[in-house]
Parts: sequence; C-alpha cells; structure tokens
Amino acid sequence: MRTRAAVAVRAGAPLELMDVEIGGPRAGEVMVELKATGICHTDEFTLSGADPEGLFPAILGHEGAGVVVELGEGVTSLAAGDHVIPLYTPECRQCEYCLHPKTNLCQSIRETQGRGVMPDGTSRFSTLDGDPILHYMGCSTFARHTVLPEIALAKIRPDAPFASVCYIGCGVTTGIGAVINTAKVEIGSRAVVFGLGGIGLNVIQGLRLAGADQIVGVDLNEDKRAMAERFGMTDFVNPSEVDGDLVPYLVNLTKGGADYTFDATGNVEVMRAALECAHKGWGESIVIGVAPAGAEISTRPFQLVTGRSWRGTAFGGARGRTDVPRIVDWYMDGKIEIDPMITHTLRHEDINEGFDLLRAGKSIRSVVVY
Ligand code: NAD
Ligand code: AHE
Ligand code: ZN
Repeated sequence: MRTRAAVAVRAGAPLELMDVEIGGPRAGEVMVELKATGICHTDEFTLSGADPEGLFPAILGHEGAGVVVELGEGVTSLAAGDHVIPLYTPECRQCEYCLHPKTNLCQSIRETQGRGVMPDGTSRFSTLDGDPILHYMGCSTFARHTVLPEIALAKIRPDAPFASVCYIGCGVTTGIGAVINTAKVEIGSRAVVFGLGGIGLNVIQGLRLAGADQIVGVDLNEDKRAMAERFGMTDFVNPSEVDGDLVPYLVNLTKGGADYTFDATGNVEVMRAALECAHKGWGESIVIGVAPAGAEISTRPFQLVTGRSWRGTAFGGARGRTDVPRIVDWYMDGKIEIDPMITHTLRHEDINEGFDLLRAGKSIRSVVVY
C-alpha cells in the first residue's frame, strides 16, 4: 500500500515529504499506523551525517506512538487496534542479553537494524518507482505507517494520549531511566546534569523522583534555565559565565564533587568535565549523549584510579516491552510530567521546522501529530 513519509534523501538535506510504498508485515512483524512522533537530537545527529551508522535514503524517527493495523503470521502478543510505542531497543526475552540481569541491550535484531533493514534482510519501504528506502533504528516513525518486529513494540493502555506518550519512546525513558535503572541514584544525592534539552530535563525529572538533594544543571543556552527549574533543578551553571575552569567550580558547588553526573550533550569535552566533577572515591558519571563519528573520550586514568566510574546508558537501561507501559502509567497517574516539555506541535508537512527549532536551541521537544 501507499503511505506518506518524510524521507531523509541524503545527509545534510531537509527531509522530503513523499508518498512511498510500504509492504505488509511478514512473519513475526506488525504494521503500525503512527499517530504522533517526537523529534530527538539523535534524528538530527543522523540526518547531519555525523552518525557512523547513518544510511540514506531512509525514513528517520524513533520516538513514536500509534495503533496496530495488521499482523504478520505468527504474531501472538498484539492484536489490531492495540495502542503501541515502537522500541529501538527491542525486548525478545530470549537472547543472551535479555536473559542477563545487567543489560537492556537485546541483540536479537541489532545487526539488521543497524543496516536499515528488517530481520529478514529486506526493507518494507520503497519509492513509487520501486527503489528501496531504508528503515531507521528499527522504527521509522516519520512515516504515517511503519512495520516493526513484534518484539519491538510495547503495548500501552488505550486512554494515553499519543501526542504526549510518544516522547516515552525515547526522551522520557532515556532520561528517567538513566537515573533510576543505570545510576540507581539514592535519596539525598548530589547530581550534575550537562545539557538541559529533551533528555537532560528528563534526567532532572528522574533525579527529583529519586529524591536527590542537589540537582545542578549546566547549559550554554540560558533559555533552558526556566524549564529545568520547573522540573527540579536547584542550581544553574552557564559555563560561559564561569571564571576559570568549570570542573573546580562544579566540585566546589557540590561540596567536593557530585555523587552522580550525566552528559546529555553528546560533546566529548563535556563528557570529560562530567567525569572529573564526580566525587573522588565514589562519583559515577553516566554518558547519555551520542558523539559524532571519530570523536573519542579521554581523561587521566588517575581520575578512575581515585574512585570515579565512567558508565553509559542506552534507552535509560529500560526493557521496553516491560518498562514502557509502566512509564505510561506513571504519566497517566501524574507521577511524571511530559506536556510542558513538548514546546512545539507540528503537522507532518512542517517536520523540517522541528529540526530548525532543535538546531537553534528554541525547542525542548517538537512533536509531529499525524
Ligand atoms: P537537545 O538538543 O534537546 O539538548 C542538548 C542540550 O545540550 C541543549 O540544551 C544544548 O544547549 C546543550 N549543550 C550543547 N553543548 C553544550 C555544552 N558544551 N555545554 C553545555 N550544554 C551544552 O538534545 P536531546 O534530544 O536532549 O539529546 C541529547 C543527547 O542525548 C544527544 O547527543 C542525543 O543523541 C543523545 N541521546 C542519547 C540516548 C541514549 O539512549 N543514550 C537517547 C536519546 C538521546
Ligand atoms: N549509531 C551511533 C550510535 C547511536 C546510539 O548510541 N544510539 C543509542 C540510542 S540514541 C536514541 O536517541 C543506542 O541505543 N545505542 C545502543 C545501540 O545499540 O545502538 C553510532 O555511533 O554508531
Ligand atoms: Zn532519541
């Protein structure tokens, strides 16, 4: 059948709205009609050409919510009409990774996902002339319809609004999960969050949920301050206004260093500062940001010898089919907030405006509503 998609035709070019062909779901697959999708900085990272795994032409987008419209052979856990959130980190519940208690990184379809194809090695998308268009992060939520493996869909309650809960498909879960699943922050902790965008604000929201005493937010963009305060930031630091080095300033502000620090910028110099302002002896620094091809992190090994730990997190350590429906419940029960962070709601045909706002630092999350 035909559907409408915003296609990334090549790196660095605006997305192009076009009709595309989409094949029906094969065995173990499900077709979903998207109702809403957020625009995450990772979509911009890939579109910019900085992603070593970036492939074109592709249909980007990985922060969606929608309705199941068709089932492939053998699908048992979902039915037509179910409301779902696509998962770029699936949960097969069978692979070595799913069975290990220390990771959420299900690997059952990671290799084909990284090549922009379905697990059988083919794409469901093509141009009207029959040329293949690739999938992205196994989700491709910038199309009206998409196809995913059954293991990459979280079934959610039907009363949750798509335009809000789509953000749980990446940003909300990543930020809150980094605090709760990865760092396992204790009540009374001191924390520093670098980058107060769509992810960093959710780290802040997670820190407030976890009962942190001090939540320092660091951002070069002064406009991010008010929203971060609303979500629980206790101290704001603009590095461009700090006299001297940022690290000793933050160590002093946190009375010797933070128990936990988080990078939500993707900048490797910031990642270093985040590690080095963690407390000597026990401070943990969590890398969330995704850095461009070729970028590397560095520090003096002495920083680790003296008790700091450098860790990372993908999708906030969440096991999607299990955890995402619970996070939707938290939102519906008022335990977490999402709507104030959705600063812009756009039509599909205006999706490039969402990328412009993100690049200009003028939005937190833009959501496209289909
Ligand atoms: P965003 O653009 O909304 O936010 C980034 C923020 O960082 C902005 O407020 C910006 O002003 C700030 N910033 C940039 N450079 C800075 C610097 N040198 N010092 C201080 N602040 C700086 O982006 P986002 O959607 O919040 O994504 C943040 C990062 O997280 C991206 O790298 C994204 O790819 C990554 N990400 C990772 C995961 C994961 O699972 N690990 C999930 C989602 C996003
Ligand atoms: N393709 C990039 C890496 C991108 C990356 O790290 N993605 C995160 C999710 S970002 C969501 O906004 C992730 O899940 N990583 C684990 C994985 O298996 O991709 C590169 O550098 O090659
Ligand atoms: Zn994302």
